[in-house]
Amino acid sequence: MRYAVLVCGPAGAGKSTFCGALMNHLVASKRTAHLVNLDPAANPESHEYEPVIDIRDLISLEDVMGELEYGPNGGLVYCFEYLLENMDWLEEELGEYENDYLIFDCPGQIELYTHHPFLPTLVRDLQRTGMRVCSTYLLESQFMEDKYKFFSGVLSAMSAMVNLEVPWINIMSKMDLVTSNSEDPASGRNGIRKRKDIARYLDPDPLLIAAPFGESSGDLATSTNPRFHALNQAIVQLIEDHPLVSFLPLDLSSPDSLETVLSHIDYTMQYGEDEEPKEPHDLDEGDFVDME
Ligand SMILES: Nc1nc2c(ncn2[C@@H]2O[C@H](COP(=O)(O)OP(=O)(O)O)[C@@H](O)[C@H]2O)c(=O)[nH]1
Ligand SMILES: [Mg+2]
Repeated sequence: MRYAVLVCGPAGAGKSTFCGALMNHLVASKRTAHLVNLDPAANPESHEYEPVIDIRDLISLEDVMGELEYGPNGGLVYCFEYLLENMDWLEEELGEYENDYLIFDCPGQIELYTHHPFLPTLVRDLQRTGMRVCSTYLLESQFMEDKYKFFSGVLSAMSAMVNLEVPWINIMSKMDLVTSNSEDPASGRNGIRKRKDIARYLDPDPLLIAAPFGESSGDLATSTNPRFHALNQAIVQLIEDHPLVSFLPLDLSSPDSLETVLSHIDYTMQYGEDEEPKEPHDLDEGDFVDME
């Protein structure tokens, strides 16, 4: 059985860093894992591990921009469409890997997660070749400092999840930036310094946008134009009715945190079906669960 872990999320969320950490961890655990780079704009030096398959070997953004005179964004879209037309290339490259874990470092263009057919088509193709596919979606912890930005992130995670229809794990990346904050009560920003506040973001509480919270500015009724009130209310209702989105905290400075995230990935794909199925690790007490 071959396994594909898609690492998705907006640009700068920490996808490539997470891929490298996951590779390190898998290799150290004597598991066979390979990196696949699907980001045509990736900096060749950004990967700690050499990707075994790299979209840049099929088509490079520089060539597209140079020869077709596309701008960077149009050039990227052209690259994705080119890969879709040449999926036999990817299938052939993947053919060499049996019984392996493949980590797909995906591009960060937000349109890929909202409406572009690239990822859904890719997923269907991978599944057709008999791979088990799951997706992770990374949002960086700085999003928690601005609740409006945070909820726009939650909505983009939801839309990507609905679009892709595969087992799905949301990850709050760069938690090291929040934990160092939380040790010093004076340095907390926007009311997310307390663990139980963080828990309200990891398991998004729609009341965060409906009511005043922490030290951040007033509630939506006073801080936004009245013409948005009905829309805001509808978003609160949507999140309440579809509690699909919760986040696993990822703190790369803690090996346990990575191990916990990996155990959830393994579990959603039923990795190692010959073995006893394993329950994912529970979060430890200190890991931002709401202890009330
Ligand atoms: N503090 C902190 N910074 C991180 C972490 N992961 C990534 N970064 C930084 O965030 C930036 C974007 O990371 P990258 O992995 O390239 O994001 P990508 O665009 O999603 O692939 C880089 O400057 C990284 O050094 C993390 O866990 N903690
Ligand atoms: Mg990257």
